[in-house]
Amino acid sequence: LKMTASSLLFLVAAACLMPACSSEEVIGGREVAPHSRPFMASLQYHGEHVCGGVLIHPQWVLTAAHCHHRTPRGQAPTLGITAVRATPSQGPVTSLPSLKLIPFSGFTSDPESHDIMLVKLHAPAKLNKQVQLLQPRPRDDLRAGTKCRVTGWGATDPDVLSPSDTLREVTVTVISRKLCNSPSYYNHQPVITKGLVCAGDAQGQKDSCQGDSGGPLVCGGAFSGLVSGGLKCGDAKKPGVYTLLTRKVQAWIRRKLPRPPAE
Ligand code: 4AZ
Repeated sequence: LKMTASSLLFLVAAACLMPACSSEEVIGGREVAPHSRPFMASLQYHGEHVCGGVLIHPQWVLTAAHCHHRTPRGQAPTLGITAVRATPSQGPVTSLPSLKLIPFSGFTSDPESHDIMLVKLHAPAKLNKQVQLLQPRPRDDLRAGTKCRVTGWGATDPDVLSPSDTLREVTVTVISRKLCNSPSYYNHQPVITKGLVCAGDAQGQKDSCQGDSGGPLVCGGAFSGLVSGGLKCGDAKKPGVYTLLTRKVQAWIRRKLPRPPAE
């Protein structure tokens, strides 16, 4: 019996050395191929990953407004623009200091405001194969049942909450606003307004988590939302909450950027 148990363990370990193996963590997901998400930015303070972000213009990163609040006051983050960090020692493709942070006008804890922030980089990022833009595609709503991908360096274990060394992605399903606001889900705390959307899975095994905030929600190939947060991670009744990149948000971005992003 002892023998069997250890051989079994060995087999599992061997299987997990294969590139396709993704362990069944509570939050699910899989590692993405190196440089396959060249628009991903990592907001870092003192070299530590705090939030995700998306390069939408050579000199601008879109992220969540609350990412600024979580960090010591008065510090400007460094943006590591990267595809994949295979190991912690492998740094980002390019690392740029930020010049200014522009949270969505009037961003507060008011549920009607938008958890969106623009970060202007000190200098434009050099675009190449490993560093590319992802343009938001305005969408005023997402139907329940829509499948979306969320990408980030966020925690893979809701009990550990430390960022992942590797960039990961998980497919989540949009949940209706009515269900998400219902008593057994968020019970209007917070209120899931028109500018927000809930997404998760029925088993609570696929979710974004701490450190994924500010990262992209891509639905049917369209960059449609940003990770805003949610209570806990990997709980079916407390799904991830995402800010929709509505036309209103898009108009705000256009007003702040030097020129409208190229189509
Ligand atoms: C966070 O703190 C966070 N389960 C992101 C996503 C979720 C919860 C928390 C959703 O960045």
